[in-house]
Amino acid sequence: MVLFNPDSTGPLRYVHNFSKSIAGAESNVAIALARLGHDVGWFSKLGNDEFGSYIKSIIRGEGVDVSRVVVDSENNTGLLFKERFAHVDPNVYYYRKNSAASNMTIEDLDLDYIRSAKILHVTGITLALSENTRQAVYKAVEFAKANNILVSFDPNIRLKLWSIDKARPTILDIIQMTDIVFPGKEEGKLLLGTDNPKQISEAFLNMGCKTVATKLGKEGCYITTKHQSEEVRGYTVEKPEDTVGAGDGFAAGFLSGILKGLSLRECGQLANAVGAMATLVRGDMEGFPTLDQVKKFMGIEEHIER
Ligand code: KDG
Repeated sequence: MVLFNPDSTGPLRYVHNFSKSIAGAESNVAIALARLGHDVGWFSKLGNDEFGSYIKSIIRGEGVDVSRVVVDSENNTGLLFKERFAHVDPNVYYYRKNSAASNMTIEDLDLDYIRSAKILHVTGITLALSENTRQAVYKAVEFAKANNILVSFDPNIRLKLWSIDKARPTILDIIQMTDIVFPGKEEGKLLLGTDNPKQISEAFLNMGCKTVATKLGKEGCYITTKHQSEEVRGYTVEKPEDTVGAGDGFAAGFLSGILKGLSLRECGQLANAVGAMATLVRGDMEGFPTLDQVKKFMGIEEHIER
């Protein structure tokens, strides 16, 4: 989506100026991974309009392959407005009903392209958009599984897009097929009735998921597999500029660690750092660091500024 971020705080009716950028959980993860130095592709459906061209150029400019993006000549590109108030998470307003992306179908998927990947990352947002996007996510996940490609999944429950009663069975069903899942504590509560990280992990591992990385905000994360569990301390960001996108940064940091063959603990450390850095800058994806920047943030490497 094109994101309109208000230049001032307060109710949108009183806001006069907005800064234009882009948003979208999957494209955020793709961009964050590209900044960390990985080869990434992102596919979706965009309108045949100026906003669609804008999104494609930005994502391409970040070094993400957009060659499989489909252009929809009938429907517009979706929009998102944020509304900001001091010291609280922003409100978001979607203008995406019947958007090009929500009209994506199974026919828009390039399965050979998915076959060429090491990891397929999908989120609950695309499951929520429409029946055909739900089917497309299922097809992509089932295909990836059948071809031994790691499936990574962020529930990203957005109650403005679907009710929890609709979300729960679909998300729990997908989790059975995923290798890595990134729930938040509140999502544990919504899906399983518990925000206890150990109980969340146990439930998802029992469903068949291989790795559960539960996001605990500034407390860090709790990561489990059948054989190992790690509590990884997080970072406190005193005055976050914008918390939206932190979860996507976390997922990207974790997946980067997996791609580099890091230990589970190191994956969690990288994930915590990228997630925290995402909150330092206004915008969903502008704060994602390069590898050098995140190493400096983590205190791993000397960095010469001038
Ligand atoms: O995770 C961040 C996303 O929520 C944001 O970029 C917009 O994808 C988005 C959505 O549908 O909320």
